[in-house]
Amino acid sequence: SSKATPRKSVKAQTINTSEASYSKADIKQAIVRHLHSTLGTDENKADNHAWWKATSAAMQELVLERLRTTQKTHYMNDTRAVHYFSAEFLMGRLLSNNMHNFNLFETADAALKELGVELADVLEEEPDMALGNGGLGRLAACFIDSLATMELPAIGYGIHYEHGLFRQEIKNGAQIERPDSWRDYGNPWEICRPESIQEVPLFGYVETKYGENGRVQKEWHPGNIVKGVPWDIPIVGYGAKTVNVLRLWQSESSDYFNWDVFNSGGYVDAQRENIQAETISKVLYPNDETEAGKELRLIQQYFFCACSLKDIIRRYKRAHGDDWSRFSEQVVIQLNDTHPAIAIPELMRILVDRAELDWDTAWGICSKTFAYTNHTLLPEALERWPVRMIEKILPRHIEIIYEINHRFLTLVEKKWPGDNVMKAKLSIIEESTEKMVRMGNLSVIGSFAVNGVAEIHSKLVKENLFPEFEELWPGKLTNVTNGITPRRWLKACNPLLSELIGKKIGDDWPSDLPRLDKLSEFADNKTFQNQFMKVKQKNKEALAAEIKHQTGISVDTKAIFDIQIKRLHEYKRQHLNLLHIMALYRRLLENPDYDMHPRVFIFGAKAAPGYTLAKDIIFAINKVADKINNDPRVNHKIKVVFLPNYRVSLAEKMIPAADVSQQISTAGKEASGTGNMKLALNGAVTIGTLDGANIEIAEEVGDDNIFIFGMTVDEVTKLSTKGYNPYDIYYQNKELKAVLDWLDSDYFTPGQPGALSSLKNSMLSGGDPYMCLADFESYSEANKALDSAYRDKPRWAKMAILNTAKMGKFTSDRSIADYVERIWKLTPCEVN
Ligand code: CR6
Repeated sequence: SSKATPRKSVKAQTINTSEASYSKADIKQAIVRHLHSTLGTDENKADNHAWWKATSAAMQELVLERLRTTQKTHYMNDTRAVHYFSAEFLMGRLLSNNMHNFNLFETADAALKELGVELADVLEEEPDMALGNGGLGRLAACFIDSLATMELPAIGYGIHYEHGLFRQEIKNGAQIERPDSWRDYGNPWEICRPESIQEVPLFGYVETKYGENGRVQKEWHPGNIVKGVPWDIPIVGYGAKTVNVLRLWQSESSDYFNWDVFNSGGYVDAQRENIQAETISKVLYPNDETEAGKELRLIQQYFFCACSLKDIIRRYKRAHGDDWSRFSEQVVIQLNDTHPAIAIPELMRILVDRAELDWDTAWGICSKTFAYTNHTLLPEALERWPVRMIEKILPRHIEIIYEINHRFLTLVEKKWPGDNVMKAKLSIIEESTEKMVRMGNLSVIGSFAVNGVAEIHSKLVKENLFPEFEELWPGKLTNVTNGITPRRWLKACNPLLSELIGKKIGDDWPSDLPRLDKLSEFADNKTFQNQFMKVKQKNKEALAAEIKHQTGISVDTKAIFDIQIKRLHEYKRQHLNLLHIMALYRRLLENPDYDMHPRVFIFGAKAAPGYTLAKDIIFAINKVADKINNDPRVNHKIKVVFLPNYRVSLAEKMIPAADVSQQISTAGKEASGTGNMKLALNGAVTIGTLDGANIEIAEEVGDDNIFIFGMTVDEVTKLSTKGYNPYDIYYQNKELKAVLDWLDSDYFTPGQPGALSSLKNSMLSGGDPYMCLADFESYSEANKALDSAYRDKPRWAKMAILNTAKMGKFTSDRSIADYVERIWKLTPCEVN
């Protein structure tokens, strides 16, 4: 059995091609067998959906075989494992990735061809598993991919939402939300594990009992018990040696409780309880960095944490019985943001109330088990729950939180005697009109490590968000810069570029991304430049076809493909992009010979349904797009495209085709960003601010290969301290004033003047909180520089190549290696 052993070198495994011994004939046979006996159809009747299911089932056979071996090996070796607790996992589609990771993509393609079926069409049948909002959820998905690839024992824990992130439709320019039902016709990857169902108590009251020798014993009498049913999604590492699992909990009513109510109350009440229990895992909250103070959300969080902890403890006890002393050696739990922070008092409850450990022993275990990742500095996203609400739903947990806080404040008193301001600031309880529990403080206090997600962000976490904690526990706060999996975000999504890279530098790069640097030698090579740009051109043609198909808009593939894809939020400043597009439009109207290379501005973004201004921005983009795209005076120079329903599978089509990557957040607001990494990896050149991981991207590619503009974090701080008045800029920049005033007219919304005014107001009377006007001029200049760089073909090709070549740092394998070294202290476990 292993201890928290010092780290062996964690290196991504090179791909084992032995699975290629699984021949085309084998695959063909397996697919047909599943068509017949799993789906009850045949080759003549099957549509693409049936082929997708049969092909997935054929792959799943291999997957499950490796899963069994992996689990057996981990069990035999009693390995220390990381448990990644996350309310979101944005997996996207799995078939293509699983094939790539088994190195069977080409073979399966050929097998299906012989059956008269196109693999590309089959892949399109798979619904995205969209159990997440944006970066935070997709990061979790990239991390579990890397963990499996690096043969690290790991489990992802989350919620089996019935409906993932809403499907977005655009009607007359406005976003409409439609339910997403990713499991409607069954999902071939998930396995239900009724043998591991857990029960979760909720509501009720706490009884205090006095035992022998004066020990106070607390007993929680829950008012309600719900069942958590686990669904496992196998996570195949690249090379398919290790297959880990993502375990997602679905809520169900517990029969026991319902019969109780049924017997004493009546049928209607029983039905109601039924619905309530099932509501817990019904929907994903569609917020991304905006607060949702919802009771149900807290219940969701507790629900999946309670299930997951019980699951972990069951597994631990199987190996160690009631000996708790090894728990934190075997188990590390990573809290993905504060959403799972309630796991901290829950583990304390189990240790103190159930295992009857004394408080100090229990806290010793607990505070060596958890580590916490912070993903934002935006105050509205730092979770706080009313004390009253926790009291009602989790009456025992509020007591435990108070006890943790009491002991913590004693420590604060020791460090800063008599300093009540300090206590008020660090306390888990915020004493406002309504008392609140600060989940951020709870997470820092209950964790042995806290990390931000990019250098600048971690620095700001230390200096601005938690400076006192840094003083109290030096070394606890650290950085792990985010990363992305190059398997999905280059190998699978960009086959043409992958092939070209393979020919040039060999095929090992997907598990050793820094190797891409070898491409740098060819950055000036004419032939390679042509090959590289030819691939880009082909990818642009494919995206142009998709745009035509989705929106009816024709775009010129010789134009610059300029892409901004991310959740819609003011801090990400899609509206700054829009102001610049409108300015270009005006320049072209004023001077038809205005010198610019044709450019297609492409957007993809969902707005949280309750975030009105974000929806107004989508509306404005679409209205401006309509006007420009239909204005023959300019539409040979500019086109604007908003692709509806942005999601992982759409990102996979857009990213390979991008010439330009828009990363234009107000400095200090974007914790890291990960789309920035994906686009650069695929040869897009960034126009961006010195924010989040953009700073590290700039360091890697060098100043000549990125267009940096706008205020730095320090300049933003200085300006807001001094007092920022957007009107100053409005009155001083004629073009900007004209563009803003344009929004008040009915030029873009005929017959509806003022339909876009909210946007203008937000940037003037609203105070322009994200300083679009302050950065406009600089943004406009950077765009001009970009435009002329693009027209210098060899220069642009070199830039694009170097962007791909210099992205090695941003593989999620490196992020995971950092977590392992700085926080998790895991050892890879070879599975044979
Ligand atoms: N919205 C950050 O804003 C970061 C991801 C993953 C975010 C983004 O900059 O790349 O997390 N934060 O670390 C939250 O979701 C709270 C995000 O996705």
